[in-house]
Amino acid sequence: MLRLRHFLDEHCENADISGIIDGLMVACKDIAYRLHMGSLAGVLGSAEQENVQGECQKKLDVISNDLIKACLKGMPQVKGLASEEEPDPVACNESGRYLVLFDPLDGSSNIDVNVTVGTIFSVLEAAEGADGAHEQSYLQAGQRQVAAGYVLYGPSTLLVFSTGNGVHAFTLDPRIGEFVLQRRDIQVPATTKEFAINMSNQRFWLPEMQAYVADLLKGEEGPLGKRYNMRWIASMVAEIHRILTRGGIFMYPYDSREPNKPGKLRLMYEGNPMSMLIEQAGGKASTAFENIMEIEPTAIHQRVSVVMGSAEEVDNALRYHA
Ligand code: AHM
Ligand code: MG
Repeated sequence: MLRLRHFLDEHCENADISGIIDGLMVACKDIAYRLHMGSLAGVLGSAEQENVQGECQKKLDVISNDLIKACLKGMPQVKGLASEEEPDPVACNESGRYLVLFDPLDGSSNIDVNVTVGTIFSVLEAAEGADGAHEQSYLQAGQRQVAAGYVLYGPSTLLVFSTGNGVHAFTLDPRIGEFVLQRRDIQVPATTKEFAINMSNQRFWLPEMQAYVADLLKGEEGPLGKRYNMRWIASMVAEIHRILTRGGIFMYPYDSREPNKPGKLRLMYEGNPMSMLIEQAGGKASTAFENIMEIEPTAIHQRVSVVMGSAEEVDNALRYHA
């Protein structure tokens, strides 16, 4: 049994980054506990307020955000934080070298129905003289992430992360309150017969995406020559975890419901960290037109179109967009 702390000591050369990941788990264990208690802890339902993006927040979105924020503020390594649920970045410790971006509870439409949700995080190094309260400090391409990961709150609670040296998964052992190693150096199978997309948006997609998904649906009689299966959990963490476990392709593409937004998902809190994990595991992550992690961000809350997963299947999707 290899505990997270010992794994980090052995495999992560940067003690600051190890400390951030290990420290974040204090908040994540608390979130896991509250999710587990559900209505018994009075944490289900709406917070009856909106976030900066005009989305209705759940009580647990707010609670999770507060827990992670308090946790990060207490870490000397952390210069600042940016959250999907906060309008502006928050300065933490002046002498800290790192910036932590997070989606405190992704897939929050699943909370009240007791389906998997997750916390996603991304760590960047702050430039010399950067201000932790200033948006500009965080506007770095995904390629510059020094760590990324998620905690999945499902039948068991899992931590999956990368510090640029492979992708590793840990299971929370509730008997001892510690994350223990489950799988190291995870690899995404290059091929798949499983896709994930919200089909209800089909008529709003670009014609290229419509053509690709139409061919997926044609199965062995279509040009892709295979019978595909479909999954949609409406929780990106669960979706990406499935792909890291058995392969697949996950797509939340551009659609014309809100034509001015490049996608639904957020680049800094969802697109970049998940792209780092998928690429570290040998998969691919694209907007359908460019690599997600090469995008130079212009705003912390900016949106992105997402096509990621098994390398050969992502290539199939990209051929339709070429
Ligand atoms: P959230 O951060 O507000 O929870 O939204 C992100 C989630 C993803 O986890 C998931 O892939 C997607 O939204 C589901 O969207 P939809 O309900 O449109 O299918
Ligand atoms: Mg989210």
